[in-house]
Amino acid sequence: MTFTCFDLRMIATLQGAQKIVVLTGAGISVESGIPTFRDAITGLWKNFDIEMLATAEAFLRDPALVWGWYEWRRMKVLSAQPNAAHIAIAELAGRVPQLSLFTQNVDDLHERAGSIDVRHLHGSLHHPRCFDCGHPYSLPDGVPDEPEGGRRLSPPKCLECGGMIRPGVVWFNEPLPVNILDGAFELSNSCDLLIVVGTSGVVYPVAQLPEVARNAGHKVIQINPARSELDRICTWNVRGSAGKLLPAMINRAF
Ligand code: BV8
Ligand code: ZN
Repeated sequence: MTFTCFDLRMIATLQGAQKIVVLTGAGISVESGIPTFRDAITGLWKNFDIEMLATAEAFLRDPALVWGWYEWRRMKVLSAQPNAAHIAIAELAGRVPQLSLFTQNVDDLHERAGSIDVRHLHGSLHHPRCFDCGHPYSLPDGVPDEPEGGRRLSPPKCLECGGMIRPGVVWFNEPLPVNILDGAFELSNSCDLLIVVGTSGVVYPVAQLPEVARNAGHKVIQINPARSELDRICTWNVRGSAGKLLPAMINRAF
């Protein structure tokens, strides 16, 4: 069912939920000024297929291009603020017995909105590591300068082994963090409500989570201004932006 306002049964489900899983994608950060994953192609990268940048092969082929892209994205995040949707999820956690937040996003806007125990299924821009030995790398504080020369930037070197530093994200064809992914499947199976916000539902294995919840007999609410691959699975598809709908939905319920 698709709605542009709130169905009373949906509000009642939210009010009665004891164990909620929230799953977010790039759409929740749009109102913070962060382009979605598939819109993030601008400038130097507009001639690149997104999945040709977010891979280990792309990084090995052209480390400066890929590292420059991620530093540009990290700069965008550091210059941004959490929006009302991030804040609403942090507040919801204080109103229900148990809320588990999983995000596909690599920004830290959920943390900066006050959410604790944010589980990053696709890693984080803020935790780079050595490509060779895996040793963590501490980035300098503050917002990096706009990379010179059209946003190519050579990656720093590992202080332990001299290898190249890579972004701390999960690239395509790389495994997701097993403990976080297992937790996501387990909680999607055992929760009583899953709320999915701002994702196109095209990237696996995360795109399976709403279906796991639905197949286990639980309700699924989707918040997205547009249709997504998840529409056919969700109990309620609420059309609109997360920054408006999430606070309104939570205020209506509590
Ligand atoms: C793996 C980090 C195995 C990097 C990302 C099964 C079937 C088919 C393919 C596969 C499959 N299993 C695996 C694959 C391959 C692949 C995959 O899924 N490919 C897809 C493209 C077909 N998956 C993988 O490679 C995964 N790894 O399976 O490894 C393995 C196991 C063992 C050993 C070795 C290997 C890894 C996937 C992770 C890739 N990394 N990100 C980075 O950020 O640079 S994925 C990337 O896309 C993002 O992180 C994001 O999480 C993901 C999905 O994007 P969305 O978040 O949904 O963003 P998008 O732009 O698509 O959509 C935004 C939505 O927001 C839209 O719907 C829009 O309408 C909405 N919106 C807009 N404004 C608002 C809004 N919503 C609310 N409010 C608004 N205001
Ligand atoms: Zn190293």
